[in-house]
Amino acid sequence: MIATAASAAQPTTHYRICPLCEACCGLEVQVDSGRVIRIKGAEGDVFSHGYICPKGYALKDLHEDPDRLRQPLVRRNGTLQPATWDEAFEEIERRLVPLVARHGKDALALSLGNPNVHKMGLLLYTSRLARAVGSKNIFSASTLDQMPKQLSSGLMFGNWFSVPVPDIEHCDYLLMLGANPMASNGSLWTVPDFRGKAKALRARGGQLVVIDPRRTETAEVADAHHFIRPGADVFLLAAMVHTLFEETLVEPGCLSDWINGMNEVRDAVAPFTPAAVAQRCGIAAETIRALARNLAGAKRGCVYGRIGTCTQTFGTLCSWLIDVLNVLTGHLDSPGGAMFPKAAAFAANTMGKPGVGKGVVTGRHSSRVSGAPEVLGELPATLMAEEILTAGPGQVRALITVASNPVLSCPGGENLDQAFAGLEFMVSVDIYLNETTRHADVILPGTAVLEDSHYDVAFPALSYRNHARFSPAVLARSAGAMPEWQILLKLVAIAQGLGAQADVLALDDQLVAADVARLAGDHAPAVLAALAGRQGPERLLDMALRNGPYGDQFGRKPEGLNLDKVAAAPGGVDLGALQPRIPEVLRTPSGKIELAPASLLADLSRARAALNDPAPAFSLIGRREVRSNNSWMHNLPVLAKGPERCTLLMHPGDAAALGLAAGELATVTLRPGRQVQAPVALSDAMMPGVISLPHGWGHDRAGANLQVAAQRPGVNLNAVLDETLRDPLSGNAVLSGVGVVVSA
Ligand SMILES: Nc1nc2c(c(=O)[nH]1)N[C@H]1C(S)=C(S)[C@@H](COP(=O)(O)OP(=O)(O)OC[C@H]3O[C@@H](n4cnc5c(=O)[nH]c(N)nc54)[C@H](O)[C@@H]3O)O[C@H]1N2
Ligand SMILES: Nc1nc2c(c(=O)[nH]1)N[C@H]1C(S)=C(S)[C@@H](COP(=O)(O)OP(=O)(O)OC[C@H]3O[C@@H](n4cnc5c(=O)[nH]c(N)nc54)[C@H](O)[C@@H]3O)O[C@H]1N2
Ligand code: SF4
Ligand SMILES: [Mo]
Repeated sequence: MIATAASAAQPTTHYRICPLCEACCGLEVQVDSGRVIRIKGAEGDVFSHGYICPKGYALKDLHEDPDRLRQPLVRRNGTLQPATWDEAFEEIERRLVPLVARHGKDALALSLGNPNVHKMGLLLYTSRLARAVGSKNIFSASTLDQMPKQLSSGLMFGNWFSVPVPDIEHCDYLLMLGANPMASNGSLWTVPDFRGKAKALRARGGQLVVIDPRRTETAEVADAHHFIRPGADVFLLAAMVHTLFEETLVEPGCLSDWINGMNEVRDAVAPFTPAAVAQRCGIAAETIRALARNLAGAKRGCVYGRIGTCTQTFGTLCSWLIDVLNVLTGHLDSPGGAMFPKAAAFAANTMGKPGVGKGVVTGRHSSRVSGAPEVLGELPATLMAEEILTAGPGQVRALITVASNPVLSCPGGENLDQAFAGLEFMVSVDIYLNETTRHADVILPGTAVLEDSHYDVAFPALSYRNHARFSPAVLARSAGAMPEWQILLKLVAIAQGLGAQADVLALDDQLVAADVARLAGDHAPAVLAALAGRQGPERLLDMALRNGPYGDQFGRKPEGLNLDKVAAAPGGVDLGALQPRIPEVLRTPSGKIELAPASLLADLSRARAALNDPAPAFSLIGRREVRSNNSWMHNLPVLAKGPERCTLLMHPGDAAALGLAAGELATVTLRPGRQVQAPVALSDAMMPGVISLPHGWGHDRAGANLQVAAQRPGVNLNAVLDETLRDPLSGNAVLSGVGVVVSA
């Protein structure tokens, strides 16, 4: 029986999309007397078909975690104490308003973390908060992650969110760099059950090829794996492009009419011959040529790169060259290739005039201390500490974090720890008292996942197949809980000078009325009437679905989608396999794919200059494991059990040369004073000269309250990584391939 709200009388089964990672699996949650008794994959889900990973089960532990915050905390006499919502918001108004009045808007920064993207109440309202705050100091996990791909997509296709994804169900040659979907369950590519889909690809005669400095879990299920020296992907990719031109393998097919800049690309990659890059990559020239030939020869092929290709100093170049390869081989926008999903709601590349647009720009302002350009309205997360610690006009003195734990997730974590401790005022919207939020003066507890309704705002635009799925709240809202969108609107009200007592429901009405007036013009009254009866994110969702490419257009297309229809479909609505979208998807001023954006061509000379850089003693890379997720799931017993996960993985030969045995502590040093110690684990899956430590650990700080995580705290990788290293174009942090020294 599928029910909409838990009844006390008998067990009920509820459909819920898992918000823990980008795979967005549909789950069935069984509830008895208000308690979760069982979680399993929803067989009837049109998109995930019953798949679940170990984290999905952890939603029960998350809900029941005694350490999860359920009441606001306000710092009084130096300690965080339980408070009412009114007290908490009044404290924020009392402290924040005069501070901003005195020091200006830029004195208040925002730090937005990963879970924002997984909750519609957060994602749809943090943009409102950012606008109300009006500060240029907006930081987010995007510059620790995918900003290079967004920038390259923006420059090539005209929209920050036009990121093509592999059409894996029809692909027969998938070349994957810097991604490990067997552990991560996919990223910038929503693809539940990657294992099953890779198996099907191979069963129909297709090939999966993995390029990674570690022979990963994904490499284990692939046809071929090649080690690459960390950070060398730009050279490999440029040499593959070079090979396509040299061997006259360029065949963009029906894309030919929609490309600008082909000759410029050919000339720009001329110096990157396979022979010239082979040593830098650690891949033989003949192998590089074969990779290019195989891609060109595949009927339905695709290159896909993910975080390993973004979090390096040439992140934007790598992200660009991946799609250059897809374009030149005719695999972009072609079935089985790299395709643009068409999301039912919220996708910027389904709005406005099809086929042409304004494109993207960066650098509309820059950071105060380092002068780094703004990208997508944000400044690099790695600059947050210096903006707080450097005195002078425009210094950041106050901070609001929303679902963000930069002390563990951002390079220079120790500096951030120190910087946060010195802030004049800090607010955190979060579910834990953790390494970051322990510095807050007010903590506003986020909504329990199972007490929230859900629709994925971001991920349908990155999905292997088009779909629309909605989950109502599984459990009734706990007494004293406040939905996150209302928390954020209270902060909007305070920032706008409306005060802590402002009526957030009225404010929501006003903001929506303004949105509708902008979008619908003369039709605004009718649109608002059609949305009556809804509020908050669900109203925005209904509007987006109805306005969207499959929508009912507020009655003009009665067969189209609206929220009622999506909500009534158990397991969601399947909208079919990905379809070609060029030229309609393009939003460049030229109406073409810009294959050779000037800023990227210019950056290639930086790559050329780095071609012969010597290898460091050791290159440090990261690692993800299925039972972990960034920094915040280590407190859930079902995931925390099992072997120690925060280990320094290295090749047995490297360990022997240093006199290190498995289990012994190794010291990893970036520079004097910047080091961590971690127990060594040995594996010949590591490329010699490369070591790997997962991020998100280091749960040993006084004042945090993560009782399970604290039992095996691990160490903070980002305490050693270098906050001064970034991709200059996107501002993205360098998290991979950082040169370090290892000692016993
Ligand atoms: N060295 C290294 N560093 C990395 C990475 C790496 O690969 N290597 N990866 C980077 C990447 S890709 C990312 S995305 C970032 C992630 O880093 P962050 O964006 O900091 O995200 P998390 O570490 O997941 O921390 C999430 C925070 O949100 C809180 N939270 C969890 N659920 C909720 C909720 O429902 N509501 C609210 N309000 N709060 C909630 C948690 O308590 C925690 O404080 O880390 C980056 N850091
Ligand atoms: N279990 C689990 N799942 C997660 C997360 C998690 O923490 N745990 N985090 C989520 C988040 S926020 C994100 S962004 C996604 C990320 O999803 P993925 O991109 O799939 O992330 P990783 O598993 O870190 O895979 C990155 C791979 O890049 C490799 N690599 C490192 N440096 C280089 C390099 O220079 N070149 C090449 N070619 N490869 C390199 C690493 O060895 C690693 O195998 O995962 C999401 N899913
Ligand atoms: S793969 Fe696991 S964590 Fe990710 S959405 Fe599916 S069940 Fe949730
Ligand atoms: Mo991420």
